[in-house]
Amino acid sequence: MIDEKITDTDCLLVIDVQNDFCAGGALAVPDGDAVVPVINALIPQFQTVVLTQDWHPAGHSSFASQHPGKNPLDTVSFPYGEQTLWPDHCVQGSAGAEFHADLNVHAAQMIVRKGFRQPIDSYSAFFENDKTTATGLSGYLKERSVQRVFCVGLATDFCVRYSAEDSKREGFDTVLLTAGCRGIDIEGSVNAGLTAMVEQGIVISNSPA
Ligand code: VGL
Ligand code: ZN
Repeated sequence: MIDEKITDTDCLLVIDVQNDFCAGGALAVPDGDAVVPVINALIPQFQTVVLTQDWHPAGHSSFASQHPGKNPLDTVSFPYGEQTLWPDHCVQGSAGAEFHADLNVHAAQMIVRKGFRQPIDSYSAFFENDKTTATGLSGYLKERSVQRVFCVGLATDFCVRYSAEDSKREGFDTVLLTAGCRGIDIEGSVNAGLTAMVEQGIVISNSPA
């Protein structure tokens, strides 16, 4: 059990636990599969469970393959700012875009798909990388009277971090459960992300599931 007492205004937000971010996937996060049993143990403790699914069209603008001479992890300048380029991943309808086979997806009431617009990437479950295009999640959570969001999933330093930051900015108390997250970690991006999240008032909890 996590240290925090869970109430019925709490939400578990499960970010991108998809095959492409797990072992053997196109953008495998080191030890990514390890989050699955942790998240499955958390799910029954929450009245509100939301999953996100990275969901790109083939040839998405965030894929390095679309930028001649560029490699994954290179950055390019997009109209909305710097964008990191990635291997082709989570293509709509592909096996890599499916949730991890062992994740208890049936317990979720809401699945938010993101990153489906060709010119815009979306790390956050709330807003795309242009920081203005909303996914609708904030309104959904508010209509369900959610006050606090617990974030878990992949990857700590990208989609989990941006989701947690937007959650906080949208007015939800926000907790990141480290046991349920793993990071990509580009040049210290996990630690930099954790520091930034603490500065923004996000609670980082190391308590077990
Ligand atoms: C993610 C990079 C590209 C993530 C998604 O889920 O953290 N990272 N697309
Ligand atoms: Zn993506």
